[in-house]
Amino acid sequence: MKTEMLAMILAGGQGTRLGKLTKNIAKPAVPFGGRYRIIDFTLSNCANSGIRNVGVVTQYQPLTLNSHIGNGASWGLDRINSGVTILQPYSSSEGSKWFEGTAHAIYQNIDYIDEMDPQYVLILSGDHIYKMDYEEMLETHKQNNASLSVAVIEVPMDEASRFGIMNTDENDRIIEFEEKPEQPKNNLASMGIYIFNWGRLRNVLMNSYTKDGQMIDFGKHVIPSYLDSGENVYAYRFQGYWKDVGTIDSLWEANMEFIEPEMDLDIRDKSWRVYSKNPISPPHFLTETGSVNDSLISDGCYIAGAIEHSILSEDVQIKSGSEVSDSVIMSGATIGKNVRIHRAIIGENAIIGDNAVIDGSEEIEVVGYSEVIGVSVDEN
Ligand code: ADQ
Ligand code: ADP
Repeated sequence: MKTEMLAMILAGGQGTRLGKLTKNIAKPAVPFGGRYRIIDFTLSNCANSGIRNVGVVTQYQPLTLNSHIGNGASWGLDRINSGVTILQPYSSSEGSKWFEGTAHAIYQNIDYIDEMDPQYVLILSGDHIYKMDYEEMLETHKQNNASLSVAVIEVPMDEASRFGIMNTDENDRIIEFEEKPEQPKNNLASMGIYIFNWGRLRNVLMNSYTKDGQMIDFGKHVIPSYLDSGENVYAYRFQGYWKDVGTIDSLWEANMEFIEPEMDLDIRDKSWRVYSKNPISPPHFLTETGSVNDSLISDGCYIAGAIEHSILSEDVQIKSGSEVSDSVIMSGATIGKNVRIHRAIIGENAIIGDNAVIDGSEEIEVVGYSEVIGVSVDEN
């Protein structure tokens, strides 16, 4: 079976910087924006860009991710002979092996990719919030006659050391690339999104792993080696909203930006929908004492307290006398009476007892999944 471009979503990173939020689930499965999980944005981009075949490379705590993705029907990726395939580390005759890095994870899945027989492979990360037409990137890749295209965006200079940073010539050909440099020379950052000509990448990976297996990571090894050997490597400039939500601060910030009706990432755009699994809960209910301002409220919520500039996922309960501001409350959480929550992320199914105060004024507060704070949640 032939497919022009196969997408491979890397969804296996541990995401240690998200602390409690990735204790039991992979970073791409972390809830976002009330109704979504982080990976929904990338899966929806694939669906909206007309990509028919998507491999999701998992590794760390994949249970929630697997059940969320299911057969891919939520993204229209459940057709016969195409759709989404979840790829897990497996045992081979040489024993079982973890994927050691992003390029190694692709190498481990060469059999799957060969079966799809693509001309191009699109490598994506499962932990970014953005909307992007990958088909346009492919067009530019072809026009440039590139062997590798890297999607890029300008980031604030003080964040540049978190990214792969590059220099380009006047035609956007990449001439220099440094993975997470301590002293970045500029702010043109890799988004970790690559289009490779598959034949070439396959050779590079096969040659590396039959020798000493040095091609472990795209940023650290593969891109520098492409540049060294004079391959056509081009930057593809992305305009629009893009956020790597790998830290608590960036996750909270992206959620707060998500509330803004005028934000660049227009979630109400019907021509580029963001799809997710719909749990089907009843409509949300506001009691006489409940109030909601400037917030996103999902189905199944029960609100008797005051909600200000916050996001509530499905089935959240906020009892009377409680105040929630600038916060993200994930699904199934119960907030007792007279609680005050400010600048916090409350994990799924957490229970916050009556009169508790969770104040993230200094630093964003995080309550883990099913964590219990304080005691006694009054039933009324
Ligand atoms: P990072 O995001 O730090 O930088 P990395 O940690 O390698 O790169 O992860 C990339 C993606 O692959 C993540 O989605 C992660 O979950 C996943 N992943 C990591 N290891 C994996 C494995 N072994 N198996 C499966 N999935 C795995 C990269 C680039 C930078 C670029 C930033 C942009 O290296 O150059 O600037 O992305 O966010
Ligand atoms: P962080 O938030 O800690 O940067 P990432 O998801 O970006 O988390 O992953 C950090 C690094 O840890 C990546 O380079 C990835 O290859 C590695 N890694 C993640 N999970 C595993 C694992 N289960 N086994 C080996 N390495 C892993």
